[in-house]
Amino acid sequence: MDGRDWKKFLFPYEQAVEELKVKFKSLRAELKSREEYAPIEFVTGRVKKISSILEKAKRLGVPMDQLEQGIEDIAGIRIMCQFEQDIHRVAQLIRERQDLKLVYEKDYITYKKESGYRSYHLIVEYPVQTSLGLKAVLAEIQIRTLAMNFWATIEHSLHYKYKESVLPEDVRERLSKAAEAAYQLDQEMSSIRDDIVEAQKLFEDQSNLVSLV
Ligand code: 0O2
Repeated sequence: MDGRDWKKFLFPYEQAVEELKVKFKSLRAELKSREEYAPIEFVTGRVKKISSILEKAKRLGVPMDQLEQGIEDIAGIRIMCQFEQDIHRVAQLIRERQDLKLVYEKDYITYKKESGYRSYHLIVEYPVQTSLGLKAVLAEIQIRTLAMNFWATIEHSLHYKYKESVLPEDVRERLSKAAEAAYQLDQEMSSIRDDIVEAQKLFEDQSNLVSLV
């Protein structure tokens, strides 16, 4: 594929990412105004880099004419939550949506990856309206806590830093310890979640009262 072909190929994915970001940000705002507490902290999205698509296709043995079905995370949405309980609520809200179709789920929270990575992934089919008609593209929605995201962001950047060479053993060990610490932090925060949510609601109410005065 040359540059123009890639542009055409990636266009529906770019549109899917933009639309899904708007939809989940709006879901956050709606839940916040309806319930005063939003299970979504923030939302990001990206279209996978061409080099990363090619590398993954090679690793998984996906032929170039089957990238659409073979690489499921070309369009990627990331939803960050404060607490682990929120992840399950958000996943359920996604399952119930009418504007996308759930394909399957990967629970890297119950079954963390060997690296220490924890996150909940939903692979969905999302229809985008193009000038040629409706086109369904696959997208990966990753739902994680802030602690899981912190760990994954650092670990991901270290992989980029070391590129092809393997991570040194001591770095790997420290990352594994950090993953355990992030897990403990999530457990601790979950156990005091109800107290925190109550405090946040009170704070919101007081701020609203102050802005009315
Ligand atoms: P980007 O944005 O393209 O650089 P794999 O076969 O290892 O790629 P798997 O198990 O099939 O992954 O996972 P999946 O559901 O396809 O998700 C791949 C994405 O999940 C990765 O995208 C990361 O965002 C995230 N992820 C999966 N495993 C790890 C991990 O061990 N550490 C970190 N930091 N992130 C992980 P890319 O390709 O890295 O992202």
